[in-house]
Amino acid sequence: MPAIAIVGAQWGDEGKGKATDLLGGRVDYVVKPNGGNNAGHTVVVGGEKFELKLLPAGILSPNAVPVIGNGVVVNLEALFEEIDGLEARGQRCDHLKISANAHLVAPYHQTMDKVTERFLGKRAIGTTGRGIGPTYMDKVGRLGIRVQDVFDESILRQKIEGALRQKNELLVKLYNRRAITVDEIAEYFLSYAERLRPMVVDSTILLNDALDEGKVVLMEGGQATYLDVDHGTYPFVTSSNPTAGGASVGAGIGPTRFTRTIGIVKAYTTRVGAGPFPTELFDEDGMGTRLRTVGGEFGVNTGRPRRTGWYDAVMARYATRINGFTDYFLTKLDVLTGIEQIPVCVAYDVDGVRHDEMPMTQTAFHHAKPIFEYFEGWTEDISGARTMEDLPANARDYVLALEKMSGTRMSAIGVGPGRDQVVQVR
Ligand code: 2SA
Ligand code: GDP
Ligand code: MG
Repeated sequence: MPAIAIVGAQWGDEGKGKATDLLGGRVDYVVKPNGGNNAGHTVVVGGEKFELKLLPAGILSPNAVPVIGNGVVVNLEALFEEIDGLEARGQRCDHLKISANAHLVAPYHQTMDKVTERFLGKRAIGTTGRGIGPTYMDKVGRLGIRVQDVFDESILRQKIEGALRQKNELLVKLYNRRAITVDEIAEYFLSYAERLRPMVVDSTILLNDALDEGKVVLMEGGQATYLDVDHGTYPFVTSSNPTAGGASVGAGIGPTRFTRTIGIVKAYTTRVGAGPFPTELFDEDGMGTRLRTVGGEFGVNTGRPRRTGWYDAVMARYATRINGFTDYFLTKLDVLTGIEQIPVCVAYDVDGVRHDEMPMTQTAFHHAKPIFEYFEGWTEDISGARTMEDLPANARDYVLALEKMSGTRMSAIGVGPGRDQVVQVR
């Protein structure tokens, strides 16, 4: 039976939380396969707003078991803070499962994230400062600490010692900070061990057995295609693989078991953090601010204002290709209501040459100027629409035009943040 992946098609914040919530009632497991508490997924249920960070948004779906997969980096302090916050609001978290192979964020990872950004100066990435990059660096560099290590003090101490030998060199000599001791890091991790123990599982057995029994497993990707360390706008990316292939690796479910890969794409584009953004609005006409204000485009985690711009069909086509999307969930169409003419980027002009597809090099993407096509807007309130027929003709035409340009079909359209504010396309 099917494994399904939800993947951000742009630079994040497309509405993956809402998309997960929408499918949550029909799935048995919701797995977070990548990232950590850098994510911010919003779900609005009955007017109540939930912002999920390290936990999958699927934890709000009462019949789905939430799983933190092996590909995630877990900050234990943030984990229990988030669980306590949700439980205080009456949400159940006791069914959460965590992979024994997931890596742990240590306090020194957060220090290194912040200091590295300061060292980079004008070339800073604009990270969330949650230590995500340094934790993945240690994972790939074979200096990481995993969830299972917390249950074997001797191994834990050996691993911390190995990691600190390198970290302290950097911290003391380069970053002018004090040296960290094995004891303080070991104590930090061990203080969470007992609370963590009942949640820890071999998630690959759990999930593959579930698939064998005919259950449905949904992968809720964090971040997005253009933040992917392989396929995104490197180096302005996160340090994991938020694309569909990463969902397979990060959950330990083979690619042959995926039957649907849904791209979540906003009806315009946003980005938080540094890096190229061809359709970005610099507010000559107030449109950038309008999209930010009407769309509520501020970081869920950091509160940073998001950069805003028009829909980019070249980006969407690339995302469809990289992820093998079966369909798109187009979000935030309602935010465009009232705009007279809506530009859509259909190709790039790179130093006088037209590119209908993503340029091969990052330098060319930095130089890409959008070539726009313009679509007539609509003024009617569409937040109550539930079928394509409920949408004004111009809104329908806009959606169908995006569908044609983006490489695959649109299956649903978001017309507001609420759980029920969705147009089912077909
Ligand atoms: P990091 O912290 O190492 O992952 O940062 C590297 C880049 O990845 C971007 N990134 C994000 N972009 C959009 N949304 C994210 N989650 C939060 C949200 C962000 C927030 O939902 O609003 O609160 O600011 C997210 N997480 C990472 C980041 O901006 C860097 O460009
Ligand atoms: P994620 O990281 O992809 O889960 O997205 P975020 O939660 O960071 O940002 C998406 C924001 O848009 C949240 O505030 C959602 O509540 C909101 N949202 C999602 N879908 C829609 C929609 O169709 N219309 C409107 N107006 N807001 C939406
Ligand atoms: Mg987000």
